[in-house]
Amino acid sequence: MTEVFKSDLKKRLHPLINQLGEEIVAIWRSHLTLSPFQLPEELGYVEGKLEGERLTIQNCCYQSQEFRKMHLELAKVGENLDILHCVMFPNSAYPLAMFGCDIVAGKKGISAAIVDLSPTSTDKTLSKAYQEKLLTLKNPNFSDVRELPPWGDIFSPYCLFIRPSDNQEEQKFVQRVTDFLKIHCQIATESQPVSPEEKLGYQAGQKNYCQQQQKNDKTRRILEKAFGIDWAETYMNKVLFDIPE
Ligand code: BLA
Repeated sequence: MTEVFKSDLKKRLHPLINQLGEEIVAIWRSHLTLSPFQLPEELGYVEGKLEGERLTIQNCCYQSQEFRKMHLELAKVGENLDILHCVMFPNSAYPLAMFGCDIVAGKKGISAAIVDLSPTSTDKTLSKAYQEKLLTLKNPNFSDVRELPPWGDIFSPYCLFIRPSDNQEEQKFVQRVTDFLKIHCQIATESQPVSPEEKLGYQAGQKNYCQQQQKNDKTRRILEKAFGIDWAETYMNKVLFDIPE
């Protein structure tokens, strides 16, 4: 498999984060025609200090005809907190969902693993194309399903938010993520642009998704402690969840 991240960060991350990171990029490469996406200057690879601990962030970012930005980020906070963050932002001319995935691994293993295909249409539901394909997947069983925070009203009924109990559940989670991603890429390449009015609806839906995600205080706190309040604000608004147009 091609290596996504060649720096020494890779060797220091939780193996599931490396595995999923490689699988995500492999699916992007095999399903879509990628071109590079330039992140705001100085924000591609960053290091900061969190209460004396080192925070390293490494970004990998592409675009395609169907997606204005495909962002995969791997981060390490000190010795005890590893993060995978991934969002695919559709080109709002296409009737597509938002793909989002987050893994947070601490000293005691993975505490949060979340994946969703979130609707951005004005009726806030996934289209038939998504529903039909998602329904063909086997219903997964996980022993520790977590409750979503209030801002999580952006997620679909297919959202999976768990604390994996063992290796087997970790692999089941990866399987679910790659299934979602393949469905998403397939629908994207088969989809046709919508009317200008409909496009405005998808744009508003994407804006709402980003605004809600910006309310995640757990992400914000980590970034603020390492880089300061202003930098964290810029990073959340310009890199993690930038609002289109
Ligand atoms: C939770 N996100 C978290 C947590 C941390 C981060 C430390 C708490 C872990 C836990 O409750 O066990 C931190 N996540 C980060 C940081 C970055 C990151 C620093 O991505 C980036 C640099 N978050 C996303 C995306 C989704 C998401 C795309 O970035 C979903 C598609 C979800 N993260 C998400 C949710 C929680 C979380 C729902 C739980 C929040 C809560 O319980 O309040």
